[in-house]
Amino acid sequence: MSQVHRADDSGLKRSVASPETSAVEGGEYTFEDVSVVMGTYNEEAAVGTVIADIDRVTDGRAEVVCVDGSSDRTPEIAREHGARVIEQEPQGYGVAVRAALLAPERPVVVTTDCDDTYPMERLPEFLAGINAGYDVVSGDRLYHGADAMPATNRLGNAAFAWLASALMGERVHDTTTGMRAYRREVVESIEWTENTGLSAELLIRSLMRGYAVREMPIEYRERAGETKLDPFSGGAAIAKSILRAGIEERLR
Ligand SMILES: Nc1nc2c(ncn2[C@@H]2O[C@H](COP(=O)(O)OP(=O)(O)OP(=O)(O)O)[C@@H](O)[C@H]2O)c(=O)[nH]1
Ligand SMILES: [Mg+2]
Repeated sequence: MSQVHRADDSGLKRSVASPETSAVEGGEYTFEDVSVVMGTYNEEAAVGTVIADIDRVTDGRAEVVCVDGSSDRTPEIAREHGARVIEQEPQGYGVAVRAALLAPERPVVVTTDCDDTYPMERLPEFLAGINAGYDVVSGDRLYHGADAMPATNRLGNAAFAWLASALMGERVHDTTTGMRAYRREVVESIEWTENTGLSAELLIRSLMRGYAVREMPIEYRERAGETKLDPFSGGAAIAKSILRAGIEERLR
């Protein structure tokens, strides 16, 4: 059976049950085992800050991978900050993030957006969740209210979480978050089909295949630079992805 646990700020306290697999064989993962990956598309206003934050928090030990489709200085800045940059024609969020998820060889993969919205200072807690035996640790932006999020997005994200929960029979709170940690085996064992809706698909298919998922409340900051998502066409695409992934997983 799949399980979703939602932690409060004190980390792992509010879990309702432990995952079936606990602890990591051969000891705990450290940041040497972690790749932080992202799609980057004209993010020169944020990319330096995001990578510097990751380096500071992980003591330079996490690998950073950017799948980049930019026409600005984003890839140069990323390389100057020590990231591995994979060039890709811009084809949408999910195409970039899928390539980014599958690029690393390290056993723990963390996704983020390259727009300075997500709290890199919480990386140690995401890693602790994986070390506690969770397969997926998912940042829940709505728990603290996500005041920095435009109101339409906030409403849309609450509706997506409701729709996904109804389809799965499990309450989830933020299906479209960009910040998650995965055991690499999870992302490699499932075939991903969605583009704008990839984030929701990643949560839904993992959960419905019985992987242990924890939602971790996170702060969410205002974006640096321009959004790459049209809220209306993007929202419709995400709703379709939720329906498709939820129904396909039910019928599996
Ligand atoms: N390589 C690549 N990256 C992309 C593409 N589309 C989006 N991204 C990146 O994916 C991440 C998510 O895009 P955002 O524009 O932040 O989308 P969002 O988080 O839904 O929207 P905001 O709330 O405005 O941040 C960002 O780091 C983008 O640069 C693309 O076509 N190619
Ligand atoms: Mg974003």
